[in-house]
Amino acid sequence: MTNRVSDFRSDTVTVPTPNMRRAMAEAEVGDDVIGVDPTVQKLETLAAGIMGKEAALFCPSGTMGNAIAVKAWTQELQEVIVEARSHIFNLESTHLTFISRVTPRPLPSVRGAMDPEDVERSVRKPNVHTPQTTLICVENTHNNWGGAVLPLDNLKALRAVADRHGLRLHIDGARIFNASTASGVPVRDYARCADSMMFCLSKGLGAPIGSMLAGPTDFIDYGRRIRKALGGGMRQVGVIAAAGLLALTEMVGRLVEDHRRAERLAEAIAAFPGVKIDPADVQTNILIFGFEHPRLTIPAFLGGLRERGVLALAAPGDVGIRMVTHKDVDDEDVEQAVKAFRGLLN
Ligand code: TLP
Repeated sequence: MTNRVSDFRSDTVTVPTPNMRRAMAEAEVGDDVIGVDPTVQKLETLAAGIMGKEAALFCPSGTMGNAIAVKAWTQELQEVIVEARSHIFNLESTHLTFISRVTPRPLPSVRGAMDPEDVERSVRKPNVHTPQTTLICVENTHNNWGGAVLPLDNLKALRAVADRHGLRLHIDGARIFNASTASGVPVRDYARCADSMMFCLSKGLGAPIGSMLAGPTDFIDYGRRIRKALGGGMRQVGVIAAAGLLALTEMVGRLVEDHRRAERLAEAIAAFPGVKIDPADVQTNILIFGFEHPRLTIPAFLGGLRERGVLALAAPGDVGIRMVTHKDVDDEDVEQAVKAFRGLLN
């Protein structure tokens, strides 16, 4: 019996690397609310440069980055087009209505990619009875579509719709570096299609805390005020920005390993009874598989995995079970998971 715990619940469980710990201990800091933390400024400048945007803002979470973007791009009486399974619509504690007081308009998609014609048809004509459509949000990679990469052509077509109707386009790019690693499309090419991009340092890139919001200078200046109003003004936060700098400079290159392990896992589990997955759908570091077994419910199966030292979660919205690879699971963890599946399902 092994004591090893293989944690596939999320890439958010990653712990800081020794280099990050060192950089955090040694970080030069100041009061960032006053605007004098040199490490945060370095991180914001680097993030903006990587995304090809004028400016960037360090946020405590991806949720706050998305919430600030929606708040900055919209006003009351307006509507935001979102993808039906998106994180921003389903998993961010309703900030569209709670904070921005706008109506979400969820649209279906093919693995996260909304049909541009459908989006265009959904843009409201000016009418006193209806909200005004002002923003489109997309997610790349798409978490609840099993880490699917949004095709660049789809993004370009959505940009064209936005331009025809004077809308803004925001990308929830929590895992944009995974998208870029899988597709070979540079992150700035995705960002070019959007008015703003949020991306996370605290997922596959391994930083303990933090996400970046990138966009035009006036949007980021306004966003900084919104962040303060939401209680997200942070003082000597260079301590965590220091880890964020290493997330961007040292951790992007290894994401390919996470994708390789997710592919291996998908191929190994696809044949087990009850598991419904097409390994060809696994493009990045997230696997979502349907589970229908004559003896085992999803909670019972997850419990069985846990007893065998393998942690996974039910995906939100009853779409199945989610497993995520990241820097803190290695080949041995993948094999431990396969062994646990074999023990429970064969
Ligand atoms: N996703 C988390 C959970 O909230 C589900 C996870 O474990 O995957 N956008 C996307 C696409 C995300 O997946 C997440 C987090 C966020 C935004 C929000 O980031 P945080 O957790 O930093 O607020």
